[in-house]
Amino acid sequence: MNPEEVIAGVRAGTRRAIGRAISMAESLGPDGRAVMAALHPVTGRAMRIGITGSPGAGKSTLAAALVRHLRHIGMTVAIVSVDPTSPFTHGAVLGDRIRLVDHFLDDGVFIRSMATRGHLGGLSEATGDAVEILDAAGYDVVIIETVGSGQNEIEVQALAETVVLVLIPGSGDAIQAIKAGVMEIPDVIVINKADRPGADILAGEIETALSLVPSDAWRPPVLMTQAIDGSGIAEMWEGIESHRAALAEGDALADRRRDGMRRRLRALAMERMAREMDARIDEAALDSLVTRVVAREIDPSAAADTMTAHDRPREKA
Ligand SMILES: Nc1nc2c(ncn2[C@@H]2O[C@H](COP(=O)(O)OP(=O)(O)OP(=O)(O)O)[C@@H](O)[C@H]2O)c(=O)[nH]1
Ligand SMILES: [Mg+2]
Repeated sequence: MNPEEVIAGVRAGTRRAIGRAISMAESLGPDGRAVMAALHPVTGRAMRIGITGSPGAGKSTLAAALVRHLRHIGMTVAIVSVDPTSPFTHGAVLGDRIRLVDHFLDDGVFIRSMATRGHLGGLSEATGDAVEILDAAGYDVVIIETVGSGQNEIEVQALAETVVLVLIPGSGDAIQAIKAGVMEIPDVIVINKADRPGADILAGEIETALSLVPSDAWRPPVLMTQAIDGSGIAEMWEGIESHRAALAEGDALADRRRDGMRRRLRALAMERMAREMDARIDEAALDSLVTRVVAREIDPSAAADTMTAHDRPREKA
């Protein structure tokens, strides 16, 4: 498929073309750029939802349960699952796909696992591109699943209008969440694995923590789910919809999208700059500096100064 066919295919919602478009975007070449440029004008219609939380919290299971619910109420949905990639394997987690196998033949559902990471360690450029492609393809809802780490959470917030934070009982999640200040980030808080002991206590702790945050317009609802049997999923969807409705008042939705786009552009620019800088590092010079640092002739910071001296503005006398 050439870029023109891919563009037409995505706009027609053709599964094969969508998959191809995402692969083109992932390879960061001119074809991908052409596809993204042509699709951008027709994006902005999908509801973009982020699902974040610690590894194993049940994000994929929740996403699958949400897909079932959304299909039931007649909405189409796509999932971009950014894998909890180990830097050593870059492997996709097969389980994510297996649990969603019941939707394999359903044209109203599209699932894509992305194993790529950005140069700076966060979500890659391709993740944002995939979301745009799925939006252009006409899915009503696009879900972005990503493991919560400070960086990813902020990036998923740039891509999604509503971010669901998934916590589980007995994991120290609450303390972590509060310490990390992530309480400011989610729009909906879900306590999954509510079948496990401690769910009520966790909910109480979170509510208390939230009550200490000076409340502006929106306070995230704290909801209980059991993703494995689907209980609480309808309520989770209601929570997402009410957040969306709150955003729709005034200019909040447009502001949020603009703010997200601003962060995304900054991240894209930084990513490119980092790539350029990396390419500028003189490997031979680096090798000889490493030798000197290892020999204790010079310290690492001074060595880094040597490598970057020409980039720094002259200090004023
Ligand atoms: N008891 C219980 N187990 C659950 C529930 N939801 C998910 N699980 C289980 O938790 C495990 C992890 O679920 P996943 O959906 O893969 O979690 P995840 O957050 O997507 O994990 P990563 O993508 O690897 O970070 C699986 O074995 C699920 O079956 C639940 O409500 N109750
Ligand atoms: Mg998962």
